[in-house]
Amino acid sequence: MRTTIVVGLALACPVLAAAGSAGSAGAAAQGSAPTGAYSADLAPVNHGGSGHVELDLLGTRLAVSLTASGIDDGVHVAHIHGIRQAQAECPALGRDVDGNGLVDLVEGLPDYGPVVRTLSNGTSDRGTDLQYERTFKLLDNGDAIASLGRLDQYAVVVHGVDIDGDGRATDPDVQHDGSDPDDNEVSMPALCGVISPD
Ligand SMILES: [Ca+2]
Ligand SMILES: [Ca+2]
Ligand SMILES: [Ca+2]
Ligand SMILES: [Ca+2]
Ligand SMILES: [Cu+2]
Repeated sequence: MRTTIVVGLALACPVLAAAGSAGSAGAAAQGSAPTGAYSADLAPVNHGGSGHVELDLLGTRLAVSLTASGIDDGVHVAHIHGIRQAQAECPALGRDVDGNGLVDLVEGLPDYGPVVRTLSNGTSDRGTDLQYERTFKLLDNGDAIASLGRLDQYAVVVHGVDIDGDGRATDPDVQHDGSDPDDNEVSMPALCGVISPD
């Protein structure tokens, strides 16, 4: 019975949230759509490589320029990951909870969170180097880009790792044991970068 004492403390916090909106009347002419230039440096999660992403948020549109190099040959799906109003991070090797030497898609979820916007073009982004510029108007769930809010709550993840060393990151089930994440070359995170304002 002693453990129930702390439950009431969380209820006091909403008072603080209301104070932030009073001072913004001078910016009202610009509306509420977020704008700004952001970028992310991509570092390896599994195997090697590096990359860089420029993101220009223009209210209802998001222009993305992505480059990557030194990654395993194969399919490279890329996403913006995160949960709005939560700071997304990139996983370290300590997230390899099953000890197979790879931080797989699910093992990294506590850091980068779920997919909010796919940046890749189907499965046509292939090779050891990537370079593309694309503009987006909607999130993967159909919501407007503006609902992302500030982009520094998110991370960019580039997937695709050649687990079995056959020269291609294309096999979603290397071990032929079903659709689990630990041996999925397509969903395996290759690079990750936290988005920050320029
Ligand atoms: Ca693992
Ligand atoms: Ca392979
Ligand atoms: Ca499998
Ligand atoms: Ca497996
Ligand atoms: Cu992803």
